[in-house]
Amino acid sequence: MTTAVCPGSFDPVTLGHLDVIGRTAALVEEVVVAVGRNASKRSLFTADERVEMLVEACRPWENVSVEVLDGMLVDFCTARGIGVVSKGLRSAADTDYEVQMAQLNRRLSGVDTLFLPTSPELSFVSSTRVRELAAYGADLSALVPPGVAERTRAKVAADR
Ligand code: COD
Repeated sequence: MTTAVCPGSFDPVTLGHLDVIGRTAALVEEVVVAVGRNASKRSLFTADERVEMLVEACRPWENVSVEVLDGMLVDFCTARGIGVVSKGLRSAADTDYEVQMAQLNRRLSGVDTLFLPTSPELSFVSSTRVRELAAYGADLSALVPPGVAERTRAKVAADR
């Protein structure tokens, strides 16, 4: 059985992330979404909040589960016997960074990376832009699921 990991910060989950997760779920038997808990990076949402939003957003896919990623991605994969990482590519900048990371991960552990080109209508979507737009009170409906839009606006307001 082929299982793939979709890793990310998901701070918060966007329609771009969900596009990659859904397309991966159509290609392999099982998908594990790994939510990075990066202690050195200040996130808007806690890891538990990010997991909660992803569980809700991934409900339509029966073969997708969500876990927290503590530590290195290759250790997460090796511990679960998972050999495939699936990532989205939006731009040349994404490609430069992600190809290097994929090569490093393969060298470290044998885990290989599958790249999916972003859907053109979602190529501008990122969690950074979502947080920025939320701070201006802008409409987030083209970027995130409805529940996530509400939570992000409330969280940004409470954070001020
Ligand atoms: N269209 C397509 N793909 C998209 C879109 C979009 N609109 N938006 C995001 N994506 C893709 C990104 O390309 C990325 O592949 C993925 O979704 C996740 O994006 P983010 O921004 O949520 O997450 P990142 O890029 O900050 O990655 C966080 C990780 C947890 C993956 C990373 O920090 C990690 O691997 N951490 C573990 C530590 C480790 O192993 N480090 C490597 C050794 S140094």
